Amino acid sequence: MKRILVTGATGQIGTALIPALKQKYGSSNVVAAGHKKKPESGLQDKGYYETLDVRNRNAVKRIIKEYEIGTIYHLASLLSAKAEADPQLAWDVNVNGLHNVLEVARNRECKVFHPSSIGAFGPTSPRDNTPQTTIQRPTTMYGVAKVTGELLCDYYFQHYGVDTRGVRFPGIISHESVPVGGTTDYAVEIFYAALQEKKYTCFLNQETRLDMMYIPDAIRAAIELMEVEEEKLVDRNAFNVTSMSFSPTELANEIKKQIPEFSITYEVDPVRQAIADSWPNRMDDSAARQQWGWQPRYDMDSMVQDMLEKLSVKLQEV
Ligand code: AKB
Repeated sequence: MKRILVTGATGQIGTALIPALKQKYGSSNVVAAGHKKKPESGLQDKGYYETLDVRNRNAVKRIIKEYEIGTIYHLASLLSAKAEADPQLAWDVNVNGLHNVLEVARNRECKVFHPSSIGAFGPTSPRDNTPQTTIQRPTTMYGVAKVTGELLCDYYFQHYGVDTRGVRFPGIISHESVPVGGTTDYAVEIFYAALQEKKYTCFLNQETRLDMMYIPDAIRAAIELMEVEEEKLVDRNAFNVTSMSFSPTELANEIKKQIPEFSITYEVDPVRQAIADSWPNRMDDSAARQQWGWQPRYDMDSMVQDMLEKLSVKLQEV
């Protein structure tokens, strides 16, 4: 088989996707690429690893050619709060980086997975049951870049026949790595704080309801969409996918069931609060369910239990 390339390999999704792909397709068929020379996870010692700045098209081209890549999971991207802090860099990495990947994919006939996000919606999108096709006028650079990415992927399929596929991910909760610079990061930080300090100060207000997903479901969504027969897909890119929707208070209450002494306080960060306030409460993911059988396995209850179990083992090992 032709190999699989994962860009953004050291990020929150890449960290979990790479072992899953290696298990499924064999280690020698997966190439990890990240911007760090020596990732803390030691990824460079666990198989093929390349340092890659996706803004450099020649570097993208070299890797795809050298490793005979057939499928690209293009995850390299700045998250929402980081993108707001440096919008120019966000455009360069998130849009120009994707454009480079699509251009090389076009020439070398690769399939491309590219994740969009709940950030592709904006304050004028319907907040509840947000349809897959609706008003998208995001007010953040992250969102502007995500909508551009969705359209670019559609364009490369329609005009060049590149097999592009993608989902709109909600906030991802993972015990394997911590997200950096996102608006939904609180939903990961809270678990570390609950186990280590029994208290957490949240940067979003208590009522901010957002879509979320546990990492095993996110990894399964990406792989399942890439594997489904093309004929089943009416849409290709920007599938809404979600598995749960909650506010910080609701998550804290669920954690309290396991750690009764845990408490939460709030110190709102206006930048991240404004971003969160422009995003949906809950997306409608019926198109993904109908077209490729998307079905989440974790709800808030089972996610919290598993997170606390896995993270306490991890923290004991450190
Ligand atoms: C972020 O918060 O920026 C991301 C996302 C929802 O896309 N986790």
